[in-house]
Amino acid sequence: MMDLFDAVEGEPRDIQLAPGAMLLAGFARPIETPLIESVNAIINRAPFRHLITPGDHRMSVAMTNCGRVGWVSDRTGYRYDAIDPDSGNPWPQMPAVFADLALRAAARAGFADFRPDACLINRYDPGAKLSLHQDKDELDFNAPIVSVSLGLVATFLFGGLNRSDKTARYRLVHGDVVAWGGPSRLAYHGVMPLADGEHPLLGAQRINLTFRKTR
Ligand code: MD3
Ligand code: FE
Repeated sequence: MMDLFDAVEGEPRDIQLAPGAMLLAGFARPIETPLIESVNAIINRAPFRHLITPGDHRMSVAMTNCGRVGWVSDRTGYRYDAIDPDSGNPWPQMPAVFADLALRAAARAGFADFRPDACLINRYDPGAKLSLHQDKDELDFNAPIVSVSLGLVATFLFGGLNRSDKTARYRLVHGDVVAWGGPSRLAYHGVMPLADGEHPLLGAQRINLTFRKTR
């Protein structure tokens, strides 16, 4: 297991994981409090829920969204939808602190003018995992995806363009931001089952924000 990523507080570091994939270690730490407050405001209106996959499996990761559209899954398939199917209402607006973080992180990673219209918010409780997949429900693969990790540490799996390609493992810790674009945009990736633990701000959970430009 690589152990490059225990950022010294106040010393963000940039590490290229692969072509187009840039880890900005600790980049979100300075705004951890407004980020968590914004997540809490969003889940007040659009609570976390366990989506059902087209194969009729209940996802172990709980999800919600903010932004113009949100990612949803049900028995009929995956899609981006402007309406939260649980409430019938539009998703909560993307907070300025989210949009600003995504724009700054993408720019620092070499992707100018990133204006995401969706933010998928994932909650991992101990044992929750995300199987190897590609993010390909977006229409614009020129834009990167920016991910923000909060709370408990996760082991992230990063493969290649084919499901069978060998995967590398990285530890993502609270405050880490990764931009995934260019040749990494369609790479297979996943998250190993979350180990139990207690984070000082978030308790026994990990929260991941992924910012996407869907059109
Ligand atoms: C590499 N989320 O929501 S973030 C997802 O930690 C997702 O919750 C994981 O995969 C999580 O779809 C991983 C890192 C990530 C996100 C998108 C990517 C890595 C990526 C898209 C392309 C390549
Ligand atoms: Fe993904």
